[in-house]
Amino acid sequence: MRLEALGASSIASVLSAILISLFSQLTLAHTVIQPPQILEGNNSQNYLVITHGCGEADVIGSSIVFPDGADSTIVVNGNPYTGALSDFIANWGGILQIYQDRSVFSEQDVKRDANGNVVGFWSGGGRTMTSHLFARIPFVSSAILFVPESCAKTVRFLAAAVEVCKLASIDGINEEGATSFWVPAVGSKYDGVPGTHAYDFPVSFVVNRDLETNPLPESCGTGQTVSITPSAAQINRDLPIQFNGTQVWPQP
Ligand SMILES: [Cu+2]
Repeated sequence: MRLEALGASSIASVLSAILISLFSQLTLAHTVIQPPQILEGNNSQNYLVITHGCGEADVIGSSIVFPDGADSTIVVNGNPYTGALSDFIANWGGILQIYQDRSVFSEQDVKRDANGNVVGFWSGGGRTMTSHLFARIPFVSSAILFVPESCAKTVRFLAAAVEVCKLASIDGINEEGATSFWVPAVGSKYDGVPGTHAYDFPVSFVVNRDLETNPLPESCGTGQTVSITPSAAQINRDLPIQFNGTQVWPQP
């Protein structure tokens, strides 16, 4: 585009594009899911993006747990909600699958809930991820559907993730260079330490309602933002890494 062709509005849009790209660089300072937001009703190709090691220590494995919706905490527009996730999302469960990809780690597998649905996955072993580089682990989410009668406009799944840099036992997981946690601090064994890097900073996976195909009921006003956080019991159960039936992290 020739410079003289740039009107004031295109300059503004170029500037905002630069700001948005700067912002997304900054958000990559922590482990994230890319893209961070997906649209209802669409299959989505995603990555878990690891953006650093544990301090200077290289990453030897990674584990992530999404809220299963069974005993998860639900917050609607900032207020506790005692009903079920199925009041908002019609088909949570069986949505996620990891792609086998040994370019970062040599072993991978899924974590399942009591119904056999994938609620997370881990990768580890083989070569390490160098602490000053990025790595990405591909996964797919199939179409997520909002309950048409609900007022939910945005649903934020707050996942618990960890980068493992040392095969510590539970007593050593918070030692320098052992792990980086991206976990909601809900009182699990994997809360991490208050005040340390990314404490209570879960990995968010946001699903937006398709307002064209599934408009909000008129009574909803501007709609609701719903946050789903895994329970401490689920994180305790699902965040550890089991390899061939044996727990390898934390070391038993
Ligand atoms: Cu960070």
